[in-house]
Amino acid sequence: MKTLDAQPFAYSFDPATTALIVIDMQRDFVEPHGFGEALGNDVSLLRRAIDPCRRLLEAARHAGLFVVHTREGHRPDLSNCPAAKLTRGGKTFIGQQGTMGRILIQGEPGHDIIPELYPQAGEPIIDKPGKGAFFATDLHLILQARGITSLIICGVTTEVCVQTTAREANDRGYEVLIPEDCCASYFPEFHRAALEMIKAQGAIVGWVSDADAVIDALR
Ligand code: C5J
Repeated sequence: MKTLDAQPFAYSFDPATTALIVIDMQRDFVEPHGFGEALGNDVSLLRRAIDPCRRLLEAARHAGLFVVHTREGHRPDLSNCPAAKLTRGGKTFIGQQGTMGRILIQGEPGHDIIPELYPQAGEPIIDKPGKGAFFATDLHLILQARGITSLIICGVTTEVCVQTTAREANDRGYEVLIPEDCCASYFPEFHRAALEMIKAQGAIVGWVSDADAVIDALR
C-alpha cells in the first residue's frame, strides 16, 4: 500500500488495484481555436493542467498503473447525442463545423486527445456521450475486469466531466483521488468550489491532493 498527504485526510492506495483516468484532454477543449474558445472561454486556464498531467501520466506508466483515457463526443450522425445537449452552447453547437472539424464528433481532429498526453498502446480510450465517464460506456466493466478499486482522476473540466465522473465512481464504490493541479476549469472559482465539494464532510466524494504528492508516492 502507498499513502500520501491529501485532504481531508491521508489517501492510501494499492498501485495494483488503482487506475489513472485522464478525462477529456481533447484538442477541442484545451487548444486555441477549438470548441472551448468558440464558447468564449480562455483556454490558457485549462492548459495549466497539461504539464502536471504529463508528469503524473509518466509516473503512473512507470509504476505500472492501469491508465484509461476518455473523450467526450458523438457519432457523426449525432444519433447518440441527446436533443437537449444539441441545443446548449449559446452560439456554437455540437456537430457544427469548427476550426478543428465538426465539434465533438468522433474522428474529427478537435475530438482527438492532445499530443502531450496521447494514449499509448494498451491504454483504453472510453468514448463517452455524456459528462460522466460511466454513463453509457463500458468503463465500469473494464475496471472491474482488472480488479480496480481506486481511481486517480485528472483532466478537464474540474466541475463538469471530472466532478461528474468522480461522483459516479464514488457511488460505484471506488476510492477517488483528484490531484488538483492536474485538472482545470475555464472558471477558477468553479474549480475551487468543485474540489471543496469533493473533499467536504470527511471525503464525501473523495480526496484531493496534487501531482507531486502522487508522483512521490508512486516512486
Ligand atoms: C464540458 C468537459 N465542460 N469535458 N466537458 O463540456 O468537462
